[in-house]
Amino acid sequence: MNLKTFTALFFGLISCSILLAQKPTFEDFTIQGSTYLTEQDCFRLTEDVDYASGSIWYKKPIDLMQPFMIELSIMAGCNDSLGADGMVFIFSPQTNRLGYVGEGIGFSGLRPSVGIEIDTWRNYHLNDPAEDHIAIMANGRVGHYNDLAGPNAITNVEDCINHSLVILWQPNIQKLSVQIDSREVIAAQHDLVNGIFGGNPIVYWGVTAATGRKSNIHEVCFDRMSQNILVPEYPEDLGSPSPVWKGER
Ligand SMILES: [Ca+2]
Ligand SMILES: [Ca+2]
Repeated sequence: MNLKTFTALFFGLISCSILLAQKPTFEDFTIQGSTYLTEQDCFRLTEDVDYASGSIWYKKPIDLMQPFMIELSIMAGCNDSLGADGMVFIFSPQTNRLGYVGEGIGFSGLRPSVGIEIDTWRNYHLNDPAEDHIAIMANGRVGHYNDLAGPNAITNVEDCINHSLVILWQPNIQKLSVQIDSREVIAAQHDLVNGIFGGNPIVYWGVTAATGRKSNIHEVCFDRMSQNILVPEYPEDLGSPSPVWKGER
C-alpha cells in the first residue's frame, strides 16, 4: 500500500472530522547541540564526527487525545558498515531536550518520554539486532528489554538517501505506527497518556541524533515535512475556517 492510499484510508476511517494541516518552517523549531541549517533546507543534527549530538524540537505541543500524522524526511548517513549511531523521534512533555550521546542517540536519560529509535549501530549489551533496526521505547531506555514494540530489523538506512518517516497516532485504538518509505515497519498499542505521561496528553515532539566512537551525518529535511492534526468538525474554538493542506509533498 503506498502512502497516498494509506493516508486516504487513515483519514477516511475517521468520520466527522476535518484535516488541519500545518506545514512547518524552519522558524517552527528550536535546535540544540551540533544542529544547524544546511543550504538544502535540512537540519543537520550531526556531522560525520565522533561524539556529536543534536536535536530539533517543534515549538508547539500536540495533544495525544487527537489523532495526527507527522511526516518527516530523514537521512541517516552514508557509511553503512562503520556508521553510527542513529536517530530518535521523541514525544516529551518537556521541550528542547537532548539525552546522552553515542549509543544513547540523544534519547537515553529523557524521562518521561516515548522514542521511536532508528538505530544503525549494534551495541551487544543493549540487545541490539545486527541489522539497522527500529523500536518504540519508553522513558529514554535504549536497551531492548522493555520496548513498547520491536526491535524490528529494517533495510539499511545509511545509504545517503532521504527516507520518508511517517508517525501516525490513533488515540481511539491507542495505536502508534511508523512507516518508512510508505511501508509500516512497526506499531505499538499502548496507553501513552496514562501509561507514560501520567495522564498528561500535551507533549512536544522532536528528533535527536548522536554519534560515538563511530559516526555518520544525520539530517532532517523540513521542506518535506508535514503535520496533520484531525479535529472534530466545526469545533467552537476554531473560529474562521482554517486552510486545509492536502498533504502533497
Ligand atoms: Ca545501537
Ligand atoms: Ca546500516
